[in-house]
Amino acid sequence: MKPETYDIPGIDIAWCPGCGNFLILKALKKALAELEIDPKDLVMVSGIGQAAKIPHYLRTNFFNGLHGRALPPATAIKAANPKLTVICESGDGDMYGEGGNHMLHAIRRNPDIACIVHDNMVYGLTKGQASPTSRMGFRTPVQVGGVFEEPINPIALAVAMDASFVARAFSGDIDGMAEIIKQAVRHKGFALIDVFQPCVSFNKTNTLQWFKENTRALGDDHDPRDRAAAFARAIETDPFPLGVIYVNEKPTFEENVGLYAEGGEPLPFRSLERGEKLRELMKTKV
Ligand SMILES: Cc1ncc(C[n+]2csc(CCOP(=O)(O)OP(=O)(O)O)c2C)c(N)n1
Ligand code: SF4
Repeated sequence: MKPETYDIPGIDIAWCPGCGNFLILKALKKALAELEIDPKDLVMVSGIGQAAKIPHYLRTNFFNGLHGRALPPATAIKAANPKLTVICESGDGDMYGEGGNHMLHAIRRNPDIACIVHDNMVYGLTKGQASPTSRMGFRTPVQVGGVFEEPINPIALAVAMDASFVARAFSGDIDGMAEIIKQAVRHKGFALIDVFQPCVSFNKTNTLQWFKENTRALGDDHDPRDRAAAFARAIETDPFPLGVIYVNEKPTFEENVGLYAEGGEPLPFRSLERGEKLRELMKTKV
C-alpha cells in the first residue's frame, strides 16, 4: 500500500507553511501504508487545536470531539468494535492540559489505542499561550514575565503510572517517527507517543534546530522492558532521549471489561436472540 492511499485530493490544509504538523502527517501516512491498514478499518480521533485537525486531512473515518475529550470516545470506539485500528492524535495542550485527566485514566484502563501527541510546547491554534509542556522562562503575550511553572513530563508520568507503551519521537526524523508509530499501533494496549514538533509561528524558542540539538536517539543498549532504566531515561532532559522508552505488556481494557468478554463477541456483532427473548417476555401477561 502507498502513503497516497490516505490522501484526500484537492484538500486545503490550514497549517502555516513550515509547520511540524506536515512532517507528522507524512510519517503517519507512511506508517499506515507500511502496516497495510485499509482506510475503512481505521478511526482517527482528536480534540481541538492545530494538531487536532490531522484527521481532516486523511481519507479515513474520524471523530473530532471537544477540546481535550479525544480519549473517551476513542476508548469507546475500540471497545465497541475491537476489529478497528483506533488512533488518537492531538496537541500537548489538548491531551495534557484540557484532557490531562483523560490521559491519566486512559493509561490506567489500557485501551488498545495509539495516542500521538504533537508536542510543540505551546498553544498554536489560540495564538501562542503557554501549554503544560512549555519550558520555564518561555515568554508569551500572556506569560509576559516568562512561564514560572514546572513543565509536565508526559514520558515520566506515563512510566510512573506503569503505562503499556511509552515513546518519544521527533518530527524532523520522518522515518524514525514512522517506525515508532508502527510499533505503537502494533502494540496491544495504550501506546503514548510524544512527538516533538516545531510551531514556526508562536514558538520561536523550541525550533526544529533546537529540537535537533537537544535530542538524542536511544542506543540499542536500552531495554524498554526495564522500568527503572525507562524511568531514568524518562527524566533526562539534556538531551531528551528519542525512541521506545518503556514497554509493559498487560491485559487491555477490552479484555478486562466483562460486558465485551461475554461470549467473546463485541456488542455490534452479537446475535439479537437475547433481545428478542426479552421482548417476548415483556409481552407476556401476568
Ligand atoms: C473548553 C475549551 N477551552 C479552551 C478552548 C480554546 N482552545 C482551542 S485549541 C486550544 C489549545 C490547543 O493547543 P494544543 O493542543 O497544544 O494544539 P496546537 O494548536 O498547538 O496544535 C485552546 C486553549 C476551547 N476550544 N475549548
Ligand atoms: S500556529 Fe504553529 S502549530 Fe499551528 S499551524 Fe501554525 S506553525 Fe503549526
